[in-house]
Amino acid sequence: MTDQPRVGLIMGSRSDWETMRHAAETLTTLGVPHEARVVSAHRTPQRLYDYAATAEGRGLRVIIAGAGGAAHLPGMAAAMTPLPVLGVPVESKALKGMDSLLSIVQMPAGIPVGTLAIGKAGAINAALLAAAILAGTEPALAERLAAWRARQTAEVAETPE
Ligand code: RP5
Repeated sequence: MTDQPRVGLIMGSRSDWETMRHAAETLTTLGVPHEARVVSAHRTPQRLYDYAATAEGRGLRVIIAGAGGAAHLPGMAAAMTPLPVLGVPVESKALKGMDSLLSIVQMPAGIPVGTLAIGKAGAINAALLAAAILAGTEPALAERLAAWRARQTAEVAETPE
């Protein structure tokens, strides 16, 4: 396995890190090289353009984009890269992330964004889904992912107390 980042984690604000760090931690647990950057579609549009336009050439294979509110970051990123983009709706204060979810999931046909659940669960699942995508061509990662899932299964108690 190379240390070159394979997954790019981007988020609209530093305030999203509390959610998106769960994606980073899951990728670390699975041994998936990744990078994390703050890239805002509306506050730093040039940074978003530069990131998306160079992502594939830099060796990234999947982008995970987390944003809250009018969350256009995943869709804008998907419009500018051929890489698969997984969107994580960050829970917003005013609408509890329903705004984030609907603005990420409702992409018009033609530019797909794989949308996950709101918040921490979505961040973790985005990382697992990114790992599953990479595992198709990385057998060692496929084994680590299978072991992760087996551990999770083994930890489920048979009785409620
Ligand atoms: C979005 O606005 C970010 O993704 C974040 O979820 C939300 C609020 O950002 P801050 O005001 O906390 O920087 O762009």
